[in-house]
Order: sequence, then C-alpha cells, then structure tokens
Amino acid sequence: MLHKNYYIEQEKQEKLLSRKNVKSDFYNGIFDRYEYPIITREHIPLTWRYDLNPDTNPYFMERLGINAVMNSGAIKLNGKYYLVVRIEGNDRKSFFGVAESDNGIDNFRFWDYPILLEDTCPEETNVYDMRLTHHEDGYIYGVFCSESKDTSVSDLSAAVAAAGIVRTKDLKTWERLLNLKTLRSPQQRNVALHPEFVNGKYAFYTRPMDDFIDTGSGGGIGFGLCDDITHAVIDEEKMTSLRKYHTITEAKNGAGATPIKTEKGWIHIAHGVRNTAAGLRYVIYAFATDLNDPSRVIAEPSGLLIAPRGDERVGDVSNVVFTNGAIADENGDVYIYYASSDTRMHVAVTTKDKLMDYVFNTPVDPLRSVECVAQRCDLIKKNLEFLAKQ
Ligand code: BGC
Ligand code: BMA
Repeated sequence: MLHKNYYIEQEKQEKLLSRKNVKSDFYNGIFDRYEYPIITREHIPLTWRYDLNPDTNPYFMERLGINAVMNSGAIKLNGKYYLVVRIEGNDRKSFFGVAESDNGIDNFRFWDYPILLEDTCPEETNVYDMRLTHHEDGYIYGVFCSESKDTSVSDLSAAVAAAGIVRTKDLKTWERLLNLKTLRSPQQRNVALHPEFVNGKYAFYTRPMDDFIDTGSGGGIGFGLCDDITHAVIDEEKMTSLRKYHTITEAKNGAGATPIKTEKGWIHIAHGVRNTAAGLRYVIYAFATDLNDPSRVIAEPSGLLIAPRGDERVGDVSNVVFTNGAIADENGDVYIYYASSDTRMHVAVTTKDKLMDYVFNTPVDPLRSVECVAQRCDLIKKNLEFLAKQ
C-alpha cells in the first residue's frame, strides 16, 4: 500500500508534466519567451526524492530532496529533444539527468535514473554544466565542470575547476575520458567542444582563469586544439570573444551552447558577467566566428541577447541567466535553453535566419555613452524621416 500523499503528489506532478507551454507576450522580434519554465525541481520524479514504502517512510517525507535544476546541455536525437540537466540536491551536490520531450518546449520527462558517471577522479567533489556536442567523429561528447577542493591553501572554500569529458552514442552509456589539460591555464570552467575537426584536430572553446572565481589575466573565451581526445591536452589558447571594460563581459565571459553552423559563420551563444553592488550579473550574448577559422570573431552585436526578466530575476543566485545548450532544428528553428537564477530551466525560441540577422545586423557597441547616443540618434533620425514619408 502506498501512502495517500503519494497519489496527491503524483497527480500534481502529472498535471505539471503534461501542461502545454504557451508563448509569452514578451516581444523583441529576435526570440520568443515561453510562459512557463520548461523544467523545475517539481519535475524530478518522486522516486528520486521519496522512499515510497510506508514501512520505512510513514510520513511520506522527502528523504533526498532536490533544490534546483539549471544549466542543461541540449541535443536532438532520433526526432526527440533531450536535455542533460544539471540537478542540484538539497546537499548542494550537482549531477546530471536526461529529460526528454517530443517538441522541445514542454512535457519534458526524466528518464528513470540520473547519469551515474564513472568514478575516475577520487578528488572530484562536484560536477555541473555539461555542454553536449555531436562531433563529426560520430560520438556525442559531454564536457562539464569537474570541481575539487584546493588543498594547497587553508581557505575552506578554495576550489579547483577543470573540464571533465565523457562520450556516448545514446545518452545511456557514458565513457569517461581524462580531464582536459590546459598547459598555460591553471583552471578551466565553461569549456565546450567544437562539433567539427579544425586542421584535423579536436577544437575546444576554453575559459582560462587564474583561480576558481577570478578569470584574472584571462582575456575572454579561448580556443585551443588537441590531437587526442582520450588524452586531451591544449597548449596555446587563442582568444576569441574578449572581455571589455564597461560592457556586459567586463568581469567574465564564457562559452555557452555548442556553436551553431550557418552559411555566414558559426553562431555562438555565450554568457557575459559584470559585477554590481548586488553581486555578479549574468546575461546571455551572441557573436559569430569565421566558418574556416572558428576562433576568429567576425561579428559581435552590441550588448545582451537575453537578460533575466520578471520572475527569472529571483532564485538561488539571483540576477542570472545562463545557457549551455541549444538545438538547431532541421527546419531552421533554434531552441536556446537557459536557466534563470540557478533555479529553473526555460526555452527561448528563434530561427537560424533571425539569429544571423541579429548577429550580423545589430550595430556594434561603440563603448562610450556619447557615441552610443549618437548611434541611437542616427536610428531615430532615419525612422522619423521614414515615418514622414508613409
Ligand atoms: C558552483 C557553480 C558556480 C561556481 C562559481 C560552483 O561551486 O556550483 O554554480 O558557477 O561555483 O561560483
Ligand atoms: C557560474 C556558472 C554556472 C552558474 C553561474 C551563476 O560560474 O558556471 O554554474 O550558473 O556561475 O551562479
């Protein structure tokens, strides 16, 4: 016999899981937002949280609660939309679980079990933010942050971030490879694998940093090549999209989703961070790199693409939107999966054509107020002249 509250919770959850998502009235012509988050902690199966046996759980209590779901890798396989979700337990440890949907915007359901990674790094404490890349070598790679305690200093919070690498063909069996080594950067977070070979080598977007939080001398999003993905070592990291003073990337930036190939270039959907009196503010921005040299930035529209708005602004780490997954569909639609405030997952829907128009035709940031006003006055003048002729 199951506890009566099981039936109540089960019914509540079924309602949530089968709810249809609807476009919100947010408009900017670039992407659509949806009314409901696509995955929340309430989407996590009851079997992951409760002991269903009333003999051992007479109060039907959550035994292993889930605190949040966020930063998810994304991929389309055999006609279905999959997210490898970062799930954070009440114990603060993160892990990964596969959620599946038929249309990419609602009815995401988790598979029976989360992903149990091979335990190959005894010092690893936490794992998070997996980027999925369907590589031309035939594998699907997952590159994620592997965090360990920094035992070289006495600070209890000191940590070391590295890029962990796994690969799979079906999202079910995962082979863990050695962590990426970057010879010139002591730590790495926000690493993503490029989907194609570049000069016959595996190409990674990196994010060099001096320590766990500070990027320090790291100038932005890096790019490096390696010969052997099973012993991935990168020597030189070239800079792609740079951090700049008084922009949305001033404090840090990092790769987001695996870049999307278009006829005009690779489109990158990344994150930028600035510091404020209320803490770090994370927004999503976009840029394009050259088709033949994906490290060379060829377009960088001014400012942010997605900022935390409304309810998105509040959560465990407020004032944050973060992306590490997008799906470019065969019909040209693009689903950008983003988390708000390290708490829940959303989708922003656009198309490849709109993204190209946005990236290549949005003016660049002139970097100074006076020039930004001049840029805006120029737009207004053209508009007023155009309106007068209508
Ligand atoms: C957290 C991440 C965060 C990172 C840097 C980690 O311990 O799990 O969510 O991005 O620290 O603040
Ligand atoms: C980071 C990321 C994310 C997180 C963000 C805000 O450094 O790697 O895991 O969403 O901080 O807390």
